Formats: sequence, C-alpha cells, structure tokens
Amino acid sequence: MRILTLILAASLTVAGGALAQTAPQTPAVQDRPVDPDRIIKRLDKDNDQQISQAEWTEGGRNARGFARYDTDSNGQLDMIEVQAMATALTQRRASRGQ
Ligand SMILES: [Ca+2]
Ligand SMILES: [Ca+2]
Repeated sequence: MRILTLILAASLTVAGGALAQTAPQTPAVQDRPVDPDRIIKRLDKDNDQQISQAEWTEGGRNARGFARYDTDSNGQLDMIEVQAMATALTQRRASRGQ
C-alpha cells in the first residue's frame, strides 16, 4: 500500500511538472509595439505612403475599421493616422496580455 502511494505521488509530481510547462507564457510579441512603418509597407501598394480604402480592404480588412482610423475622413490613412492606429493596437495588445 505504501508503494502504491509513492507511485501515485511520483506520477502526480510528473503530471504537475508537465502542467507547469504547458502553462501559457507571455509571448514576446505582445510586448513589442506595433510598427506603423510595417503596416504602411505591407498595405501601401502604390507607394504613396498612404493607405487608401481599396488598399485597406484588399488586405482583407473591413471598411468599418478603415473609417475608424481615417480620422479626417479623406479616404486615405496617412502616416499620422497609421501611427495613431499602431499606438491603439499596441495598447489593445498590452491590455489583452494582462
Ligand atoms: Ca497607397
Ligand atoms: Ca485620412
């Protein structure tokens, strides 16, 4: 009976260790700020340093998101607006990570 208890305790310890290893760790990506340059580079197809609504939706994003970030409503996301978007995304990421 004592041996059985020992085996049980040992297997519980192993299980506990495995559980600790699979526990979610904060991925480094969450700490990294969103880079506005990368957003522009990825979405700006005609290289005018602005993202038009067509360029935005081409990337699979919905138009409502575009309108939210196009704060002067000129149909283009310029560097300032993309920077504001990157800041908002970074903050959202950070709050999700907590
Ligand atoms: Ca463009
Ligand atoms: Ca704009």
